[in-house]
Order: sequence, then C-alpha cells, then structure tokens
Amino acid sequence: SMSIDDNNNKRHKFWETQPVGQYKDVGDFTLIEGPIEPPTPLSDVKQEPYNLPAAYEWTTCDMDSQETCDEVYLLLMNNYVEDDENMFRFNYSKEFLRWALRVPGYYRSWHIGVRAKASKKLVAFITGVPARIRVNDEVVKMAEVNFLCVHKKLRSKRLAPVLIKEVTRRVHLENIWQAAYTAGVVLPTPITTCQYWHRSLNPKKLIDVGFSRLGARMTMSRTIKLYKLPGSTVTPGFRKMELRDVPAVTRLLRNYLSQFVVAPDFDEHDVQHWLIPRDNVVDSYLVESPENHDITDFCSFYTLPSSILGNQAHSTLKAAYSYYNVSTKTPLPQLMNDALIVAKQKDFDVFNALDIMHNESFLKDLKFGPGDGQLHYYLYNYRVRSGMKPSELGLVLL
Ligand code: NHW
Repeated sequence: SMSIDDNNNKRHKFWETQPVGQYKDVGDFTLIEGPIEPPTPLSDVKQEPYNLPAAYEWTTCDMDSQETCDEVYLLLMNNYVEDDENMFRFNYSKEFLRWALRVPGYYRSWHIGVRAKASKKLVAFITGVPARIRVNDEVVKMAEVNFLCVHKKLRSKRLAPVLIKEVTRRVHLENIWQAAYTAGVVLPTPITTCQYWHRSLNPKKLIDVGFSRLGARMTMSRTIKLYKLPGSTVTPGFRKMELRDVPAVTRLLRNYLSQFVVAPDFDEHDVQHWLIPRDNVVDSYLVESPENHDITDFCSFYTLPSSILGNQAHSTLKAAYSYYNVSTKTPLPQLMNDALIVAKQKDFDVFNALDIMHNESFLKDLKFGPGDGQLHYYLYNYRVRSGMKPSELGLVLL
C-alpha cells in the first residue's frame, strides 16, 4: 500500500482542478474552515450538459420506473464496487436504490445515466441526493454523491470526470455548492479515513466463501461457539421503531449527533425517510422504558448484500451495516449486542461497522475484527480543519 508521501506525489489530473482540499494544504492550520470557492451567479452555470464521446448520450434515470430501476440495478450488480481481491461485489437491491435515491426533496435530474446511443444500453451512472450536513457550527446544504459506476468495458477512458462534472453542474443549477462522498480510493483529500470492522454471525459460511479465515489454534466448532449469540434480545423494552416514534427518535438523534464535527442535520421528515424500518433495506430498534415509556436508546442497520464471485455453494453474502445508534441509558455495547441478536435472527451472515462516532466502545468487546478495507470521507468545496478523527464523524453514507 502507498505511503502518505506517495499519495502526495501521485498526480490527479482531474482532482487537481477541483475545489477540494489539495495535498499541499494538509496540516496547514492557517486555512479557515468553510467554502473553498464562493458560489457563482446561477446565470453563469453552464446550461448544456458536458460533452460525452460521440457514441454515448445522457439520460435522466426515473427511479419510479420499474424498467429504469431494473437497468440501474443490473449495471451496479455487474459493475459496481468489488473488494481488492475481486471476491465480492456490492449487490444493492432495487428497494434499497429507491430508498437511497428518492429522499425528501430529491431532484430527479441528479439521477444521471449514460447510454450507448445505438443500443440504448445503460453503461454509466452517478447520483446525488440533497442533504443538510452540519460542519461544526454551520449547517450546509450539500449533495451526497454516490453510485458512481462505469461499465467494466469502458474503464480508464476518463468518463468518470465527465460524470462528476455533470452531477456538479446539475447540483449547481439547484443553487447548491457543496457535496459529501466516500470512496475506498485515496483522492485529494480525505477529511478522515475510517476502517471497517466485521462481526461474524455465520462464521462457517464466511470461512467457506473466503470472507474470513479460521483463526490460529481454532477449529470450526470452537469458532462457531465463539460467535454464538442468545436466541432473543436482552434489554427490557427493546422493540422495532414505528411511525409514532419519529418525534422522539428525532430528538434523541439530533441531540446525539450534535457532539460530532460533521453530521447530518436530521429533521422529522428525514428521520421518517431514513430510519422507519423497511423490509430488507433498513432496520431500526429502540428501547422504550418499561416504567415511563421514554425512548432512551436507538440502533439501526441497513441491508447491503454482496455477490460472491465464483463460489459453487454460495451466491450472496448477507451483510448488515451499522447505521445510526444512540445510547443514553442502555450501555452502547449492550444495545449493539441486541442489534447483533436481531441481525442473526434475520439470517445476516455478517454485521459491519465503521470506527466512527462511539463505535470503538463496542467493536472489540462484541468480537468485531478489523477488516482490510478503508473508507475515506470527502467534502467538495468545503474545507474542514485537518486532523479530524473517525470518532469525530457522525455521518454514514450508504
Ligand atoms: S465510491 C464507489 C465508486 N465506484 C466504484 O468503485 C465502482 C467500480 N468502479 C468504477 O465504476 C462511492 C470505475 O472505476 C469508476 C472510475 C467510475 C469509479 N470517486 O474514468 P476514469 C461513490 O460513488 C477518479 C471520485 O478514467 P474509471 C462516490 C480518478 O482518481 N473520483 O476511471 C463518488 C481519476 O481522476 P484523477 C474517482 O476507473 C464520488 C479519474 O476518476 C473515483 O474508468 C464522486 C479516472 O477516471 C471515485 N470513487 O472510472 C465525486 N474513482 O484526478 C463527487 C476514480 O486521479 C464529487 N476516480 O486523474 C462531488 C460532486 C458534486 C459537487 C456539488 C457542488
């Protein structure tokens, strides 16, 4: 892997031209927090889409259309993110994509595809959704950019910068000038770098498919015993979140997220969209005090399976990803242990979490192991003081 110096020296022909923190700025504490460049007058924003190679055309993807949703699903299923060893590929479900893209106040024009002119086949994709993100004391309107994908046969042709410029243009047309995104690759310049941790729920399958390995001096049966979980949750008053809980959960979450340097500014509409349970998409649980019915704790995870590439016995890895968790009364490790128990009941193979927010307080105790993947967080056209730690981050992107 590359050292910091190699990254500093690596040229980024596209990213060097963009209003993002550049490597030369890292560690310069004189730079003030805030926009890197001011907004331009809306009338100066380019009115026509950027040029694509002649054989391709832009398309706006209507995620309400079953047909378009299928096309997007298949493009991502076959061409989206893989691990370094090309053993697994994210397999976001259609319901998940609809949830992730049709958010409160979304712009259809930010769901951008590229088609081959002749065949009309969808060959590339990028999306933005609007969000209010707080950075220290400022709440900033941003686009959360995700699902950047170029068909495997069209890689390394500099199509990605065109997609990024086009989504930027369409975000600018809505008078929004900042964005947040994550990537497994190092670009100029992460606001922080996080690590994934994995908690085996079905260790035998994880070992069989090569996701994990039998530990030193471990047998399969000892491993299965090590990761065994109780059959039911232990916290009194632990139950699924319902629509009527939205006001209480919003209060709990807003209060909790206020301590982080970067976090979403959720209102009740956002909480209703992002946290009300949806089958096979997002699960949310809370603790309602059996005495006074106060909502004191909350935990959630989303469902993101991965295709297992080239395994005879298994085709998908069912993974749960830790989302937003708040504890005020139940200790966080106990709350998350209950989350593991329900995830196991729902037949997930693994529970993943980043080392953000207060997650470090439960990862080791609950037998999560560090993964090899890193996730870098970025802001576009917004400078944050350098040296932010993952534990100061309160934002989860899908
Ligand atoms: S990260 C997941 C990205 N997707 C995948 O990894 C899927 C599999 N890979 C691919 O489809 C979550 C292709 O490899 C992609 C690159 C399309 C990734 N972010 O076309 P070229 C997100 O979706 C730069 C940003 O030749 P390619 C977040 C690369 O550094 N930039 O490459 C998305 C180089 O630029 P440089 C990335 O392999 C956030 C240039 O692309 C990148 O055929 C987007 C090479 O282009 C990545 N993940 O296609 C930014 N990967 O300067 C949003 C590569 O180094 C910014 N590159 O020469 C905000 C916009 C909104 C602003 C509003 C005010």
